[in-house]
This record gives sequence, C-alpha cells and structure tokens, in this order.
Amino acid sequence: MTFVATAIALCLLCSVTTLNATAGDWQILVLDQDGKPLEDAVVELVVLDTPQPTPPQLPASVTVKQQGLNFVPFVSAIQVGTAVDFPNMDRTRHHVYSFSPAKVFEIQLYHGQPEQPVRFDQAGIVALGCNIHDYMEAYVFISNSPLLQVTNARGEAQFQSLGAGRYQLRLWHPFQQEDWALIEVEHKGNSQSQYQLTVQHRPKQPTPQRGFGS
Ligand SMILES: [Cu+2]
Repeated sequence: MTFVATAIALCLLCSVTTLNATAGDWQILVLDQDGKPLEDAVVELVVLDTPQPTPPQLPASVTVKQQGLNFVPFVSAIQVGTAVDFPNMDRTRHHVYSFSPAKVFEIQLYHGQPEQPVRFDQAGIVALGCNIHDYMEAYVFISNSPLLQVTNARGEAQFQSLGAGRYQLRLWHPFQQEDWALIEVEHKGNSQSQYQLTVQHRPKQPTPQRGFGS
C-alpha cells in the first residue's frame, strides 16, 4: 500500500454560533465538498493565547485492531508519546508496517496480541499497511497538542470545557486533495463551527475478495 501525500484544502463555511450547551463546549461539523458529513477527519486544536485548558484526558494507550481483514479504526488521532496496541482479532496472520517518517516499524506475521505496543514519539502522520493484504490501510495522526478529535459518521467532533481564546485549527483527512491552511479561530464559549474539506471519493478499503481467514 502506497501512501500518497495528497491532501487537503478546505474552505471555511461558517463558524461560531451560540448553542445551548455546557459552557466552553465547541461542536465542530466537517462536510465534504458535496456538503455531506465527513467521517474520519482529524480536528486538531492548538492553543494560541489562552492558558492551557484542562482537556479531557487522552488515553495513555490506544488500540488499532485488525478485524475482518481490515484495520479498525481507519483513523486514529493521538498525542506524541502514546503507545498503540495492534491486536489481531482475525484467524489469519497479519504483518503490520509503516514506512512513514514519523514512525517506521513493522510487526512481523502474528496472531493475537503482539509482544508490545508501538510508541509514537514524533508528530506526523503515519500510514499503516499489511504485507499480506495490500488493500489494508489505516492512519495514525500524531500531534503535540492534546486537543484532538476524529469526526464520527455524522461528521461531528466535540471538544468539552475549552477556555475562551484563540486557537489554531487544522483539519486533516487521508483522502483530502489539497493542503488545508491552518486557520485561527476565536472561541468565545459554547459554539458550533462548520468546515468543508475537499476529499477524493473512493472507498476507504476495498472489500476483500476472499471470505475466509477473517
Ligand atoms: Cu493483513
């Protein structure tokens, strides 16, 4: 599987509408170029001028499993230093690897739980593949910021209890077509923002041709 650093350019549609939500919550909706909810987009916030808020604690370890001959989840967003487990839930063996500069590694053919998790100690984007199943792909977005979310199937991400102030906002999706400029956003309390990202329309993982081994 070859990772092509295509991606990204979004345009800001609109932002900041006061909602009835817990003070400081920031709800973000990401759409594709056709206005449809975009799943698996990473939303990264970097604090610019406010004291570092107390964000929801990110987990010390994260799991990217192999299940049904695919990686689950497709996109993970983690802070630098996080360890990721790669359990193989399938009956067939997988051989997980990355050639991405932010983390080069491989876990040679294995069943079940690998001996140890993989620690991601450098910010960047890592494309995962499997030597046995070329179609398998997944991505890990590693950031120095703890303010990270991945959009759900409704294109939604939510940050809770954020301090008011200026933030740098970055969106990223594996299939984005142009780089997206970082934007500064003023967060004044409960708010909702909407952004649009141009992405390639392609299935994120072709359906395996074989029905066994999963
Ligand atoms: Cu595999």
